[in-house]
Amino acid sequence: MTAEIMHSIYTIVIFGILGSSVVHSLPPEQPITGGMLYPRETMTRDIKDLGGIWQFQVDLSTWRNQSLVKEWWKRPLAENVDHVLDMPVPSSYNDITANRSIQNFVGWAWYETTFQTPKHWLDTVEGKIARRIVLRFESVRYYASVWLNGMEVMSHEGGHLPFEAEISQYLFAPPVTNRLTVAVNSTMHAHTLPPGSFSWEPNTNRYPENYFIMDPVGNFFHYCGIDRRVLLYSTPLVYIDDITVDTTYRNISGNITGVVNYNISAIGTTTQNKVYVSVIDKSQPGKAKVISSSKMVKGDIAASVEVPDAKLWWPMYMSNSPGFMYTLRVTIVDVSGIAIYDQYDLPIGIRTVRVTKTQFLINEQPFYFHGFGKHEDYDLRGKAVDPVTNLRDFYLMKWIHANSFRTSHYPYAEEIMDLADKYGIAVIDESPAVGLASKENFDPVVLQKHLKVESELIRRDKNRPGVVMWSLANEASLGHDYSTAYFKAVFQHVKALDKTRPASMVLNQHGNATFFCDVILFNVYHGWYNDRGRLETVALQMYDDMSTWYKELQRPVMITEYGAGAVAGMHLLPSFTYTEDYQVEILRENQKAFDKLKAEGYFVGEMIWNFADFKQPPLSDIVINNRKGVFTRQRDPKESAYLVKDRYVKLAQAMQQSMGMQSLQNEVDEKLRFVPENGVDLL
Ligand code: GCB
Repeated sequence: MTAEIMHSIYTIVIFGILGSSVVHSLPPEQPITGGMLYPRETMTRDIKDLGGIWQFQVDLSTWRNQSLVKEWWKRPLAENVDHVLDMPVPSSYNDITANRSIQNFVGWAWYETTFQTPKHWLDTVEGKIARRIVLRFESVRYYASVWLNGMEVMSHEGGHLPFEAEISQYLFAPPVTNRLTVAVNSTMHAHTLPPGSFSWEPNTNRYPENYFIMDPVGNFFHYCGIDRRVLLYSTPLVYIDDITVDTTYRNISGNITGVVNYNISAIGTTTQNKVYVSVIDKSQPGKAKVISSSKMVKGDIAASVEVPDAKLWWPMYMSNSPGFMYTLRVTIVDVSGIAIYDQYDLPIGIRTVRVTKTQFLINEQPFYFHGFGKHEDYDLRGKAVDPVTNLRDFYLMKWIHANSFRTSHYPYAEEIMDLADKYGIAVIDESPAVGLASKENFDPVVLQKHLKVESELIRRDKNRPGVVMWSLANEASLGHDYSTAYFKAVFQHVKALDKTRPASMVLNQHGNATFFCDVILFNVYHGWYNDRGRLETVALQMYDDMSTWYKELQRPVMITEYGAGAVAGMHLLPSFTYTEDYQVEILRENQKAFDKLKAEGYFVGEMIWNFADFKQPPLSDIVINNRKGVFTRQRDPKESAYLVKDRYVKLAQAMQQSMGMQSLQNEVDEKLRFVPENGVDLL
């Protein structure tokens, strides 16, 4: 299906839903082309961050369409509305103001900023601008249309992933100021990813006139807006467009030679160009190890470079230098080898991942995941990340001795993924396909969107050593032939795009499509969503579930969500739901089952739901947040954090021992605070 057709379907769907008779032409969606390498500054590339306070207003017209009818992008926002608001970018817009209609806004929200083009970007050679200038959004949730100086630039459907376009032809030269307008739409419906539901309430005795209700799927708050960085960057016209790396190694009597296979595509090269590739070990300042490789002339190249005495990328607790990263430096030069056209530094790690019937192997060593399901969710900022929270989360993961997390339920910011690579935290990288349930959610239109999202995600994260597995969906309904056919197509697509990583999806039920999963990832809340309060059933049921999965499918099995809600500071003896005490007991009962399963040899990991409390939509059974975090939303520990730390230290220690490393034993006594009581072991 072409981008145009997909686009017109989207246009009809979204305006159909909002009841408008106006079918407006929006900028066509960009097809998946180009590498879209993460913008990094090098000697040939520079970046201008457009973050800051932007102008903002929402279109509250009855059919939510007047901003489009009146073409708000043609004039400064302030000329279209009574008053404009200030809005930080990046940030979700929902929790910034004191206004409920903005917190819950559904429809078109308008952003505007102005900027000047750096003068040297517009320098010309033979009358033509000599640089390529790109406007990039790291994520806008959910649908974005972009205009520059009143001209259509691009549109994109789907949050959490970057999109960009070349904009030289739309730019004004300084001192004239450029006006950037972005319209964001957060309407979710049966054909969005994730889906939502949308209904009109015709009974005016009970609802205001023209009232609609939009409920996104899931119990995480529906944050929207320009929630990641907006960047302008420039490259030369001859530039490196994409790099794909896959790594392996030879181990001859402990002597490791790394093999870095790479594909590079360059744009604008001619036979007058060469490309140099080198692997740089930046861990030794002053004497960086540079291993140079092949040269290429024009177009694409597929080759490999060997790294003698290579240091492998390992997760935490499997090496004394976890997260070891090299730099793959790609340089385009002229035929003499002297004049540099473009240079890009790609961080890479050398490692392999493979699954057997019972094991998850990293560098051929069994890996046991002990970590968390997370959310991008923070006070006030919603889904916008910042370096402060990012680092706090990683320091907490270090403190608690986690070695992994899942990007539940959507791709996380690249800044987070960078830290995971660097610290040796293994990531299960999840797409936004959460909660596909009704037949409509498996419609061919959604399938096309899902394939596109997987392409975008793999394009973005394919070179990250920290990403050890793809999760294609969370808790989809699997009981129908159409869902089996749907997932067959998605799995085939992902496997064709990336042959180096296992692919799976997170399950909460059995069904034919589970057959496609390389690893069984299962969510279940014994003692919480079933048999609530009956602690004595938890370990038995968890063991029964997970061992049944293994018997059924004969492949590695792990738990990706289990847990219980706890309001920080709330205690009762005996414990009761929502107390910290009950959360501790639920976790401990589940962990008894994990120990038994682990001993049976096919259980490869445990992830708690959730790392931290997170905001929910208004729900009847809890005050404001989902309280299943072992940390509060402000990242303070609950009592359960000490239980988990106790366990994760021991799991880390076991991993170190299995790797023949000096263990954490000397640290353990000091680190442990929570000593589990000797309860009756029901298993
Ligand atoms: C789940 C979902 C997760 C929810 C969690 C809960 O199964 O995967 O998104 O937040 O349960 O707390 O209800």
